Amino acid sequence: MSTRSVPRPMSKDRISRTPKLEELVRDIVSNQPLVDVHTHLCPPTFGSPLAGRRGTADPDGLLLWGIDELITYHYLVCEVFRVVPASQLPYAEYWAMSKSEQADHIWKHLFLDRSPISEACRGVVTTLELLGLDPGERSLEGYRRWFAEQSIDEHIDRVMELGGVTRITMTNDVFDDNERRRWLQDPSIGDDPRFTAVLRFDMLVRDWPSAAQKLNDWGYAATSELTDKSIEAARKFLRDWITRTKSVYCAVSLPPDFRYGGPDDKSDTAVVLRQVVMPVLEEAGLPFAMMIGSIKLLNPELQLAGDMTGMSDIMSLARLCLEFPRNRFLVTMLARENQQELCVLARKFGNLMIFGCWWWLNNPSLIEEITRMRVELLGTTFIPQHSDARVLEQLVYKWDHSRAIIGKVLADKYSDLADAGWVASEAEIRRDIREILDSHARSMTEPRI
Ligand code: RAT
Ligand code: ZN
Repeated sequence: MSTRSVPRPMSKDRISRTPKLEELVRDIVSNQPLVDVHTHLCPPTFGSPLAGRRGTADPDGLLLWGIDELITYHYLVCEVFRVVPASQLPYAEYWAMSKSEQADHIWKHLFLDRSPISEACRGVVTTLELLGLDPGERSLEGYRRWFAEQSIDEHIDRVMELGGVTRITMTNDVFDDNERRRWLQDPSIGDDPRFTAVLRFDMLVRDWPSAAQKLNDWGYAATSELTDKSIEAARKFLRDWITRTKSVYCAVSLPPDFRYGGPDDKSDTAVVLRQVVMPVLEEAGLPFAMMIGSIKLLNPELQLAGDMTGMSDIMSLARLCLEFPRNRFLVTMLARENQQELCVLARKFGNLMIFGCWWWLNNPSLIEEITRMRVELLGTTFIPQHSDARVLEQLVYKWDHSRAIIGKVLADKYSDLADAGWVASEAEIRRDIREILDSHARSMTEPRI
């Protein structure tokens, strides 16, 4: 049998590598509005340590913004201890400094005494630049004055516009006393339409006896034994808080040694997942987000900056997807080594949506590698990124940097496809990019009335 002889088009005839197609794809990616599925931001109703124009400073407030917060981001705290080790500046002395003293220290050592080439440092520079400030000033004072003049509500709008973010997903830790108190005082604090709430309850899944103690203090009859009564109390607790916060999904972060052994697993973690979390979320129709692979406080002296990454067990996640087909899982894993198997697992389970390049994966080289692999294995069916912003203005750089890489990867993929003989139209490319950047994120964070 003879094979069809189709002459390969000369490269000049191919639409594939034309700068026009690549530019079009990059441009669409840069401008696609999107929902950010995981941040640590919240509306001004949660209070803010920085007052801004017309505002009142709340030292324990949960909305972080401004130059001192940007510079003292925990990613930069560990970086500064690499150049000024604890033998020269003991941890306790650093933590005893005021926020602006800490920022001055980091600014001096990471921005002035050497160039800010790490990703977290470069992020500060991009943020200043895109906010219209001069990143070359080499002094924090001018920036401090500029931020102090902003009125927070309008500033949030501006930052969201610069990041192309239409809705911000919060992280609302029900075991954090500060946050819990604010919700109890005023349940309407979550009603800002720019934000949606997410109930976060690591302790419930990771440390049942401590969670039970807290639940008991709060009027839910739970004991350290996972009896039927305790299980019912925990279910009620979750239902009450999902309703109070109008959460759009629930979330936990889990360590690399997290294991789920299937229906016969009698560990506290397994029982809480099987008998409390899964049924309550199924009945509420909410996804369950699992962020797997962080070792908390490996170096406790560094506080929030002291966490570590480690390889996790993909089969535990596989067992959950298999056993709970009516639950939706929204998952990210921290170790680079887990990324391929996570993609392959998502091919096996339609109820598994993978998202983001989390924490130390949120670096250009790794975002590129991971995004390429995800497109190759999953087509358009994943959420490429989330910001994990802890400081409002980080939305600007995190999305700017990520969009550039996602755009580059997708430009390559549409070019390869054109090379293969399928030239996607502009409308088709727009449709796909909307799905990749926004639609999945939107369906995982549907606001609740
Ligand atoms: O990524 C981070 O900034 C971490 O500090 C954590 O917030 C992590 O994302 C988490 O949500 O536990
Ligand atoms: Zn986070």
